[in-house]
Amino acid sequence: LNPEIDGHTYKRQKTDDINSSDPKVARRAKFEAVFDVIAEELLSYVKGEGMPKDAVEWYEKVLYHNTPGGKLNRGMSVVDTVEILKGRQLEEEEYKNAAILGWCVELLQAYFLVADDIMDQSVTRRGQPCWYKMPNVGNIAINDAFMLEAAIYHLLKKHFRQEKYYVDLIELFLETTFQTELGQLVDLITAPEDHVDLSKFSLEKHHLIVVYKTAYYSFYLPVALAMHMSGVEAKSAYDLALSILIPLGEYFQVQDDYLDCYGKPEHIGKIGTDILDNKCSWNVNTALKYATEEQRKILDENYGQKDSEKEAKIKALFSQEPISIPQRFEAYEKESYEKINGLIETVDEEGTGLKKEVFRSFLAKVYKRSK
Ligand code: DMA
Ligand code: MG
Ligand code: MG
Ligand code: MG
Repeated sequence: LNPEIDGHTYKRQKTDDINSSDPKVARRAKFEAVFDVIAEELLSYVKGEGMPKDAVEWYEKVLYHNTPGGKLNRGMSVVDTVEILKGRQLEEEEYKNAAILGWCVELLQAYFLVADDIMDQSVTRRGQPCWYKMPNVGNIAINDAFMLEAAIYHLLKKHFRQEKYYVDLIELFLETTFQTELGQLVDLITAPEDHVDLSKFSLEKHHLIVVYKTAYYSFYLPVALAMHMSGVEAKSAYDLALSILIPLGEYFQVQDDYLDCYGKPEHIGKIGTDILDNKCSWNVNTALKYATEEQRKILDENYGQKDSEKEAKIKALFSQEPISIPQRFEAYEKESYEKINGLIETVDEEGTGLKKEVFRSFLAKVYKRSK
Protein backbone atom coordinates (compact mmCIF):
# COMPACT_ATOMS: atom_id res chain seq x y z
CA LEU A 1 0.00 0.00 0.00
CA ASN A 2 0.92 3.61 -0.34
CA PRO A 3 3.75 4.19 2.16
CA GLU A 4 2.55 7.74 2.70
CA ILE A 5 -0.57 6.48 4.36
CA ASP A 6 1.10 3.44 5.85
CA GLY A 7 1.88 2.55 9.44
CA HIS A 8 0.70 4.81 12.20
CA THR A 9 0.98 8.08 10.35
CA TYR A 10 -2.79 8.37 9.95
CA LYS A 11 -3.68 10.31 13.04
CA ARG A 12 -4.76 13.81 12.24
CA GLN A 13 -2.61 15.23 15.06
CA LYS A 14 -3.71 18.72 14.16
CA THR A 15 -3.66 19.75 17.79
CA ASP A 16 -2.23 23.13 16.70
CA ASP A 17 -5.20 23.71 14.43
CA ILE A 18 -7.62 23.27 17.33
CA ASN A 19 -6.19 26.51 18.74
CA SER A 20 -6.11 28.29 15.39
CA SER A 21 -7.26 31.90 15.36
CA ASP A 22 -9.33 31.05 12.27
CA PRO A 23 -12.58 29.72 13.78
CA LYS A 24 -13.31 27.58 10.72
CA VAL A 25 -9.94 25.82 10.97
CA ALA A 26 -10.34 25.34 14.72
CA ARG A 27 -13.86 23.94 14.32
CA ARG A 28 -12.81 21.42 11.71
CA ALA A 29 -9.74 20.35 13.70
CA LYS A 30 -11.83 19.83 16.83
CA PHE A 31 -14.24 17.64 14.85
CA GLU A 32 -11.41 15.72 13.20
CA ALA A 33 -9.83 14.98 16.57
CA VAL A 34 -12.92 12.93 17.48
CA PHE A 35 -12.28 10.68 14.49
CA ASP A 36 -8.99 9.53 16.01
CA VAL A 37 -10.89 8.49 19.13
CA ILE A 38 -13.54 6.45 17.30
CA ALA A 39 -11.01 4.89 14.92
CA GLU A 40 -9.05 3.74 17.96
CA GLU A 41 -12.21 2.27 19.51
CA LEU A 42 -13.01 0.34 16.33
CA LEU A 43 -9.44 -0.90 16.00
CA SER A 44 -9.20 -2.05 19.62
CA TYR A 45 -12.44 -3.98 19.13
CA VAL A 46 -10.91 -5.72 16.08
CA LYS A 47 -7.71 -6.42 18.02
CA GLY A 48 -9.75 -7.72 20.96
CA GLU A 49 -11.43 -10.22 18.64
CA GLY A 50 -7.97 -11.68 18.07
CA MET A 51 -7.62 -10.54 14.47
CA PRO A 52 -4.10 -10.69 13.00
CA LYS A 53 -2.00 -7.54 12.87
CA ASP A 54 -2.32 -7.22 9.07
CA ALA A 55 -6.13 -7.23 9.35
CA VAL A 56 -6.07 -4.51 12.00
CA GLU A 57 -3.73 -2.42 9.87
CA TRP A 58 -5.91 -2.99 6.79
CA TYR A 59 -9.02 -1.75 8.60
CA GLU A 60 -7.08 1.27 9.85
CA LYS A 61 -6.18 2.14 6.25
CA VAL A 62 -9.78 1.63 5.11
CA LEU A 63 -11.06 3.95 7.84
CA TYR A 64 -8.51 6.72 7.25
CA HIS A 65 -8.40 6.61 3.46
CA ASN A 66 -12.17 6.84 3.09
CA THR A 67 -13.71 8.67 6.04
CA PRO A 68 -11.94 11.98 6.77
CA GLY A 69 -10.58 14.12 3.94
CA GLY A 70 -13.85 15.35 2.44
CA LYS A 71 -15.63 18.62 3.07
CA LEU A 72 -17.21 17.13 6.24
CA ASN A 73 -20.36 19.22 5.66
CA ARG A 74 -22.65 16.34 6.55
CA GLY A 75 -20.85 15.33 9.73
CA MET A 76 -20.24 18.82 11.04
CA SER A 77 -23.87 19.73 10.36
CA VAL A 78 -24.92 17.34 13.12
CA VAL A 79 -22.84 19.32 15.62
CA ASP A 80 -23.93 22.68 14.20
CA THR A 81 -27.60 21.68 14.32
CA VAL A 82 -27.45 20.46 17.93
CA GLU A 83 -25.82 23.77 18.90
CA ILE A 84 -28.44 25.83 17.08
CA LEU A 85 -31.34 23.82 18.53
CA LYS A 86 -29.95 24.01 22.07
CA GLY A 87 -29.13 27.69 21.55
CA ARG A 88 -25.81 27.50 23.34
CA GLN A 89 -22.28 26.11 23.18
CA LEU A 90 -22.15 22.40 23.93
CA GLU A 91 -20.56 20.90 27.04
CA GLU A 92 -17.63 18.60 26.38
CA GLU A 93 -19.66 15.37 26.62
CA GLU A 94 -22.50 16.76 24.46
CA TYR A 95 -20.02 17.90 21.85
CA LYS A 96 -18.36 14.50 21.74
CA ASN A 97 -21.66 12.67 21.29
CA ALA A 98 -22.84 15.02 18.54
CA ALA A 99 -19.48 14.63 16.79
CA ILE A 100 -19.70 10.82 17.03
CA LEU A 101 -23.11 10.94 15.30
CA GLY A 102 -21.55 13.28 12.74
CA TRP A 103 -18.78 10.77 12.10
CA CYS A 104 -21.39 8.02 11.74
CA VAL A 105 -22.88 10.06 8.86
CA GLU A 106 -19.39 10.39 7.37
CA LEU A 107 -18.89 6.61 7.72
CA LEU A 108 -22.17 6.06 5.88
CA GLN A 109 -20.96 8.42 3.18
CA ALA A 110 -17.59 6.57 3.03
CA TYR A 111 -19.46 3.27 2.61
CA PHE A 112 -21.58 4.66 -0.23
CA LEU A 113 -18.62 6.31 -1.97
CA VAL A 114 -16.36 3.25 -1.95
CA ALA A 115 -19.18 1.30 -3.63
CA ASP A 116 -20.26 4.19 -5.89
CA ASP A 117 -16.75 4.59 -7.28
CA ILE A 118 -16.58 0.91 -8.19
CA MET A 119 -20.02 1.02 -9.84
CA ASP A 120 -19.29 4.31 -11.65
CA GLN A 121 -15.77 3.16 -12.59
CA SER A 122 -14.36 6.39 -11.21
CA VAL A 123 -10.66 7.12 -10.99
CA THR A 124 -10.11 9.68 -8.24
CA ARG A 125 -11.93 10.85 -5.14
CA ARG A 126 -10.90 13.69 -2.80
CA GLY A 127 -7.73 14.15 -4.80
CA GLN A 128 -6.49 10.58 -4.32
CA PRO A 129 -7.07 7.34 -6.22
CA CYS A 130 -10.47 5.81 -5.45
CA TRP A 131 -10.08 3.13 -2.77
CA TYR A 132 -10.67 0.19 -5.16
CA LYS A 133 -7.94 1.64 -7.42
CA MET A 134 -5.33 1.56 -4.65
CA PRO A 135 -2.57 -1.06 -5.00
CA ASN A 136 -3.61 -4.49 -3.64
CA VAL A 137 -7.20 -3.37 -2.92
CA GLY A 138 -9.40 -4.12 -5.98
CA ASN A 139 -12.44 -6.24 -5.10
CA ILE A 140 -11.54 -6.31 -1.40
CA ALA A 141 -13.01 -2.79 -1.46
CA ILE A 142 -16.46 -4.43 -1.56
CA ASN A 143 -15.94 -6.00 1.87
CA ASP A 144 -14.25 -2.79 3.05
CA ALA A 145 -17.42 -0.87 2.17
CA PHE A 146 -19.47 -3.29 4.31
CA MET A 147 -17.01 -2.79 7.18
CA LEU A 148 -17.37 0.99 7.00
CA GLU A 149 -21.12 0.53 7.35
CA ALA A 150 -20.72 -1.95 10.22
CA ALA A 151 -18.68 0.64 12.12
CA ILE A 152 -21.78 2.86 12.38
CA TYR A 153 -23.83 0.34 14.35
CA HIS A 154 -20.86 -0.63 16.51
CA LEU A 155 -20.39 3.01 17.50
CA LEU A 156 -24.11 3.68 18.01
CA LYS A 157 -24.31 0.71 20.38
CA LYS A 158 -21.19 1.72 22.27
CA HIS A 159 -22.17 5.34 22.77
CA PHE A 160 -25.96 5.59 22.61
CA ARG A 161 -27.39 2.28 23.86
CA GLN A 162 -28.52 3.85 27.14
CA GLU A 163 -30.38 6.76 25.47
CA LYS A 164 -34.13 6.60 24.99
CA TYR A 165 -33.68 7.67 21.38
CA TYR A 166 -31.26 4.79 20.59
CA VAL A 167 -33.81 2.87 18.50
CA ASP A 168 -34.71 6.08 16.64
CA LEU A 169 -31.06 6.51 15.64
CA ILE A 170 -30.75 2.93 14.39
CA GLU A 171 -34.03 3.09 12.47
CA LEU A 172 -33.04 6.39 10.91
CA PHE A 173 -29.68 5.05 9.69
CA LEU A 174 -31.27 1.85 8.36
CA GLU A 175 -34.12 3.57 6.58
CA THR A 176 -31.86 6.23 5.09
CA THR A 177 -29.49 3.54 3.87
CA PHE A 178 -32.36 1.73 2.12
CA GLN A 179 -33.53 4.99 0.51
CA THR A 180 -30.01 5.75 -0.74
CA GLU A 181 -29.62 2.25 -2.16
CA LEU A 182 -32.94 2.61 -3.99
CA GLY A 183 -31.64 5.85 -5.48
CA GLN A 184 -28.41 4.16 -6.52
CA LEU A 185 -30.42 1.33 -8.10
CA VAL A 186 -32.49 3.69 -10.24
CA ASP A 187 -29.35 5.73 -11.07
CA LEU A 188 -27.59 2.56 -12.29
CA ILE A 189 -30.40 0.89 -14.24
CA THR A 190 -31.25 4.18 -15.95
CA ALA A 191 -27.65 4.23 -17.22
CA PRO A 192 -27.06 0.88 -18.96
CA GLU A 193 -23.51 0.57 -20.31
CA ASP A 194 -24.37 -1.17 -23.56
CA HIS A 195 -27.58 0.54 -24.57
CA VAL A 196 -27.96 4.31 -24.87
CA ASP A 197 -31.58 5.45 -25.13
CA LEU A 198 -31.91 9.11 -24.20
CA SER A 199 -35.70 8.96 -24.58
CA LYS A 200 -35.73 7.11 -21.22
CA PHE A 201 -34.34 10.19 -19.44
CA SER A 202 -36.45 13.02 -18.03
CA LEU A 203 -36.14 15.70 -15.38
CA GLU A 204 -38.84 13.81 -13.41
CA LYS A 205 -36.71 10.66 -13.43
CA HIS A 206 -33.73 12.78 -12.42
CA HIS A 207 -35.70 14.27 -9.52
CA LEU A 208 -36.52 10.78 -8.20
CA ILE A 209 -32.91 9.59 -8.50
CA VAL A 210 -31.35 12.56 -6.73
CA VAL A 211 -33.86 12.74 -3.89
CA TYR A 212 -33.25 9.09 -3.08
CA LYS A 213 -29.51 8.75 -3.79
CA THR A 214 -28.44 12.03 -2.18
CA ALA A 215 -30.99 14.20 -0.38
CA TYR A 216 -32.09 11.81 2.37
CA TYR A 217 -28.65 10.82 3.59
CA SER A 218 -26.83 14.07 2.96
CA PHE A 219 -29.39 16.56 4.25
CA TYR A 220 -32.28 14.99 6.17
CA LEU A 221 -30.17 12.45 8.08
CA PRO A 222 -27.74 14.90 9.80
CA VAL A 223 -30.54 17.25 10.87
CA ALA A 224 -32.89 14.46 12.01
CA LEU A 225 -30.07 12.91 14.09
CA ALA A 226 -29.43 16.27 15.75
CA MET A 227 -33.17 16.68 16.41
CA HIS A 228 -33.30 13.32 18.19
CA MET A 229 -30.28 14.31 20.29
CA SER A 230 -31.89 17.63 21.16
CA GLY A 231 -35.13 16.07 22.40
CA VAL A 232 -37.37 17.03 19.46
CA GLU A 233 -40.13 14.42 19.37
CA ALA A 234 -43.09 15.71 17.32
CA LYS A 235 -43.44 13.93 13.99
CA SER A 236 -44.62 17.22 12.46
CA ALA A 237 -41.20 18.75 13.19
CA TYR A 238 -39.44 15.93 11.30
CA ASP A 239 -41.88 16.30 8.39
CA LEU A 240 -41.23 20.02 8.26
CA ALA A 241 -37.46 19.47 8.27
CA LEU A 242 -37.86 16.94 5.45
CA SER A 243 -39.93 19.38 3.36
CA ILE A 244 -37.00 21.83 3.32
CA LEU A 245 -34.07 19.41 3.29
CA ILE A 246 -35.26 17.38 0.29
CA PRO A 247 -35.31 20.41 -2.05
CA LEU A 248 -31.97 21.48 -0.58
CA GLY A 249 -30.54 18.03 -1.30
CA GLU A 250 -31.90 18.10 -4.82
CA TYR A 251 -30.20 21.44 -5.41
CA PHE A 252 -26.94 19.98 -4.03
CA GLN A 253 -27.02 17.01 -6.41
CA VAL A 254 -27.78 19.26 -9.39
CA GLN A 255 -24.60 21.14 -8.41
CA ASP A 256 -22.77 17.80 -8.26
CA ASP A 257 -24.01 16.93 -11.76
CA TYR A 258 -23.05 20.37 -13.06
CA LEU A 259 -19.57 20.17 -11.48
CA ASP A 260 -19.07 16.68 -12.93
CA CYS A 261 -18.72 18.42 -16.31
CA TYR A 262 -17.77 22.00 -15.39
CA GLY A 263 -15.88 21.65 -12.08
CA LYS A 264 -12.10 21.60 -11.97
CA PRO A 265 -10.70 18.26 -10.77
CA GLU A 266 -8.35 20.24 -8.46
CA HIS A 267 -11.43 21.73 -6.80
CA ILE A 268 -13.83 18.80 -6.75
CA GLY A 269 -11.13 16.19 -6.09
CA LYS A 270 -12.58 13.82 -8.68
CA ILE A 271 -12.70 13.36 -12.44
CA GLY A 272 -16.23 13.45 -13.86
CA THR A 273 -17.55 10.26 -15.44
CA ASP A 274 -21.25 11.05 -16.02
CA ILE A 275 -21.07 11.43 -19.83
CA LEU A 276 -18.97 8.28 -20.29
CA ASP A 277 -21.26 6.41 -17.85
CA ASN A 278 -24.51 7.30 -19.67
CA LYS A 279 -25.87 8.96 -16.49
CA CYS A 280 -29.31 10.54 -16.30
CA SER A 281 -27.74 13.78 -15.07
CA TRP A 282 -29.17 17.30 -14.82
CA ASN A 283 -26.88 18.40 -17.67
CA VAL A 284 -28.10 15.86 -20.21
CA ASN A 285 -31.76 16.26 -19.24
CA THR A 286 -31.48 20.03 -19.62
CA ALA A 287 -29.69 19.55 -22.93
CA LEU A 288 -32.47 17.21 -24.16
CA LYS A 289 -35.06 19.80 -23.23
CA TYR A 290 -33.50 22.62 -25.27
CA ALA A 291 -31.57 20.84 -28.07
CA THR A 292 -32.38 21.58 -31.71
CA GLU A 293 -33.02 18.57 -33.96
CA GLU A 294 -29.42 18.66 -35.13
CA GLN A 295 -28.06 18.89 -31.61
CA ARG A 296 -30.28 16.01 -30.53
CA LYS A 297 -28.67 13.87 -33.20
CA ILE A 298 -25.21 14.68 -31.82
CA LEU A 299 -26.42 13.77 -28.34
CA ASP A 300 -27.81 10.42 -29.51
CA GLU A 301 -24.63 9.56 -31.38
CA ASN A 302 -22.09 10.53 -28.73
CA TYR A 303 -23.57 10.33 -25.22
CA GLY A 304 -22.89 7.46 -22.87
CA GLN A 305 -20.05 5.71 -24.67
CA LYS A 306 -16.64 4.85 -23.26
CA ASP A 307 -14.88 7.09 -25.78
CA SER A 308 -13.14 10.29 -24.73
CA GLU A 309 -13.53 11.94 -28.16
CA LYS A 310 -17.28 11.45 -28.01
CA GLU A 311 -17.23 12.74 -24.45
CA ALA A 312 -15.43 15.90 -25.63
CA LYS A 313 -18.09 16.43 -28.33
CA ILE A 314 -20.83 16.24 -25.72
CA LYS A 315 -18.98 18.63 -23.43
CA ALA A 316 -18.70 21.18 -26.24
CA LEU A 317 -22.36 20.72 -27.16
CA PHE A 318 -23.51 21.35 -23.57
CA SER A 319 -22.14 24.91 -23.75
CA GLN A 320 -23.63 25.69 -27.18
CA GLU A 321 -26.78 27.78 -27.67
CA PRO A 322 -29.61 27.19 -27.10
CA ILE A 323 -28.55 24.39 -24.72
CA SER A 324 -26.26 26.79 -22.82
CA ILE A 325 -25.83 24.66 -19.70
CA PRO A 326 -23.68 27.21 -17.77
CA GLN A 327 -26.26 29.98 -18.19
CA ARG A 328 -29.16 27.66 -17.40
CA PHE A 329 -27.35 26.35 -14.34
CA GLU A 330 -26.76 29.88 -13.09
CA ALA A 331 -30.47 30.63 -13.44
CA TYR A 332 -31.38 27.32 -11.76
CA GLU A 333 -29.05 28.10 -8.86
CA LYS A 334 -30.59 31.53 -8.29
CA GLU A 335 -34.12 30.15 -8.51
CA SER A 336 -33.38 27.28 -6.10
CA TYR A 337 -31.76 29.62 -3.61
CA GLU A 338 -34.84 31.83 -3.61
CA LYS A 339 -37.23 28.89 -3.41
CA ILE A 340 -35.39 27.29 -0.47
CA ASN A 341 -35.12 30.61 1.36
CA GLY A 342 -38.86 31.01 0.87
CA LEU A 343 -39.45 27.58 2.43
CA ILE A 344 -37.20 28.48 5.37
CA GLU A 345 -39.18 31.67 5.99
CA THR A 346 -42.35 29.61 6.57
CA VAL A 347 -40.83 27.70 9.53
CA ASP A 348 -42.91 28.22 12.67
CA GLU A 349 -40.18 28.25 15.34
CA GLU A 350 -42.51 28.44 18.35
CA GLY A 351 -44.80 25.66 17.20
CA THR A 352 -42.16 23.10 16.18
CA GLY A 353 -39.07 23.68 18.32
CA LEU A 354 -37.10 24.04 15.09
CA LYS A 355 -35.00 27.07 14.16
CA LYS A 356 -34.72 28.74 10.77
CA GLU A 357 -30.97 29.02 11.37
CA VAL A 358 -30.60 25.20 11.09
CA PHE A 359 -31.61 25.41 7.43
CA ARG A 360 -29.97 28.75 6.71
CA SER A 361 -26.58 27.51 7.89
CA PHE A 362 -26.89 24.33 5.81
CA LEU A 363 -27.90 26.32 2.70
CA ALA A 364 -25.00 28.74 3.25
CA LYS A 365 -22.56 25.78 3.26
CA VAL A 366 -23.56 24.67 -0.24
CA TYR A 367 -24.74 27.81 -2.06
CA LYS A 368 -22.52 28.58 -5.07
CA ARG A 369 -20.02 25.88 -4.10
CA SER A 370 -17.17 25.05 -6.47
CA LYS A 371 -16.13 21.83 -4.67
C1 DMA B 1 -23.70 10.21 -5.47
O1 DMA B 1 -23.85 10.05 -6.82
C2 DMA B 1 -24.54 9.33 -4.64
C3 DMA B 1 -24.05 8.47 -3.70
C4 DMA B 1 -24.99 7.70 -2.87
C5 DMA B 1 -22.62 8.27 -3.45
P1 DMA B 1 -22.60 10.37 -7.80
O2 DMA B 1 -22.14 9.11 -8.41
O3 DMA B 1 -22.98 11.50 -8.70
O4 DMA B 1 -21.49 10.90 -6.79
P2 DMA B 1 -20.01 11.31 -7.24
O5 DMA B 1 -20.14 12.37 -8.30
O6 DMA B 1 -19.40 11.87 -5.97
O7 DMA B 1 -19.34 10.07 -7.72
MG1 MG C 1 -20.11 8.45 -8.70
MG1 MG D 1 -23.00 7.25 -8.80
MG1 MG E 1 -21.65 13.02 -9.49
